Amino acid sequence: MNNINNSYDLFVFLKQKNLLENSPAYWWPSHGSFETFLGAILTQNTKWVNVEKSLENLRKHDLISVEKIADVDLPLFIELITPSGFKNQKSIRLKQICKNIIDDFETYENFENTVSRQWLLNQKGIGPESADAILCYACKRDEIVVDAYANRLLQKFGFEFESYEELKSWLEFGINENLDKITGFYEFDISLNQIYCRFHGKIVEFMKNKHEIN
Ligand code: 39A
Repeated sequence: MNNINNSYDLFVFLKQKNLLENSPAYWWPSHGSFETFLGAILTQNTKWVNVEKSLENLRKHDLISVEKIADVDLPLFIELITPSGFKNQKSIRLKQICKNIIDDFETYENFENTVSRQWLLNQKGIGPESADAILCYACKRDEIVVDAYANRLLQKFGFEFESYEELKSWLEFGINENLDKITGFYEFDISLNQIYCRFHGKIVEFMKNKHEIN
């Protein structure tokens, strides 16, 4: 049994497995874009493969912008995001969030640079996991994402956490404490955000591919 005492140990354990060989460098396709923002909400309660179909539909209809989603005809939007499920709820919520972005930030760029976690959590349809996915993968902030995969993996190693925030702090702490060692693993400059993206991506790929911990 591997001895995992902190999130640095977990990072090293996952790093040895080359889990991102077939993924984009920072795991989430188009890291740092509005499309990533859409994907972070569309992926709620569905498989990623379904999100890709919805995003492809939106791309084909040239709807990948905050202004276009805020304005899109609702029945068309519902049809296009049908593959990712909960189409009525997700379409209404996404349109409203896009309208709120325009009202409060004027532009998506402004939103990306200045939005707070609390602003995101105040939106209907955004909980902690989606807020952190938006912050980490769309806005490139130093916030790691916690999901059911992370929880299940750590349970396998014998850890139990009382809340989302407790597990998030645990994941971030071990990385920050060992940042010099981690950056030294890479032959290029890597930021904390990029380390968090890769770390979370590795956790998901490890669990999705049903790897064993022994
Ligand atoms: N569950 C997921 C994913 N699985 C994913 N990828 C694979 C690339 N993304 C980006 C989000 N959620």
